[in-house]
Amino acid sequence: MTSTTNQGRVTATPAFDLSGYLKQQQAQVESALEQAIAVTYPEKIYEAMRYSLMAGGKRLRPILCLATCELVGGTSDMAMPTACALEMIHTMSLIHDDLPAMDNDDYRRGKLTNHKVYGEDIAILAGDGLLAYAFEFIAVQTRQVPPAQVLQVIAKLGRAVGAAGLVGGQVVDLDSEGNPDVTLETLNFIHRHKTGALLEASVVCGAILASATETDLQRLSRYAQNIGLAFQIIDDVLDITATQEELGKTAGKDLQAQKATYPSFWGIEESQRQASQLVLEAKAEIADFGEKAQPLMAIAEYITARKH
Ligand code: GRG
Repeated sequence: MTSTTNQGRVTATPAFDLSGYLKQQQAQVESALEQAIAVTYPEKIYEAMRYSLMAGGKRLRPILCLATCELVGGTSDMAMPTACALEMIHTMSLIHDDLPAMDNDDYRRGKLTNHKVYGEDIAILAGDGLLAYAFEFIAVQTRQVPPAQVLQVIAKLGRAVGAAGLVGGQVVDLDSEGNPDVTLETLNFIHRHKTGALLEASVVCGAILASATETDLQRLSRYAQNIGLAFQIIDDVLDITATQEELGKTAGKDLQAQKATYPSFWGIEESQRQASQLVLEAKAEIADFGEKAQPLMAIAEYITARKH
């Protein structure tokens, strides 16, 4: 990799060690999540919440939040409560998505799904518990950030998970199942909301916590929207090409459920090309940040290179 100094000289910069970076950030997030929820009476619900929250996963949303906060000049301490809350919300959406009333899945993150272990009633409540606690956690645990920014983060996240975000995307997804006439526009709507909204909020909330300018918020938001769509395109490709062991969940579910997917419109190769194009556009949005943007640049590339 090369970069240009302000004297116009082109100098070599050491390649960014994404794998080391992800490992280090994942360890920090795991430790913060581990401490976030204590098991107390009634133990059953806290155990169910912790079962899915601590079941692994890439921790992509918290890592994006921490990386963006640091890019804009904040610290990981400022962003960690929001990073944990993002993972709580993501996890609750997976618990509810796996329920028999929705995707009816038996495996997630390489383990039995929440309702398979605790029953449907407790799984619904574990999701509800995680969702409510996520917002409490941001409000109570955030330090060194002005209250106006904390409020902005809470509002942004509320919008991302509600009917204008994840919930709305899921409703259109459920409605579209088995419908052979789903358009590409509808598919984009589903994924911009179901997957894209929380990824975008992860990036933008990290930037809000560090008091980013409006211009920076906008380009980071566009970066995140592009990687969000690329992420989902690759998710659809992996559903066809990866094994259950690689995915940690049932493979081939989309075909089985007769779901419209990007490969069903474009085929696998064109889907991969479209995802790569979105990643290029995402990287262009943050190029002006220079070397500081290395983690976000490398995460964008990882989105298309990942195997699970
Ligand atoms: C949010 C109130 C509320 C309700 C939930 C069920 C539902 C509404 C929405 C579905 C959201 C959903 C399951 C979207 C799919 C997102 C996605 C691509 C998940 C896989 O993410 P990864 O690969 O998973 O980051 P890991 O396990 O690595 O975290």
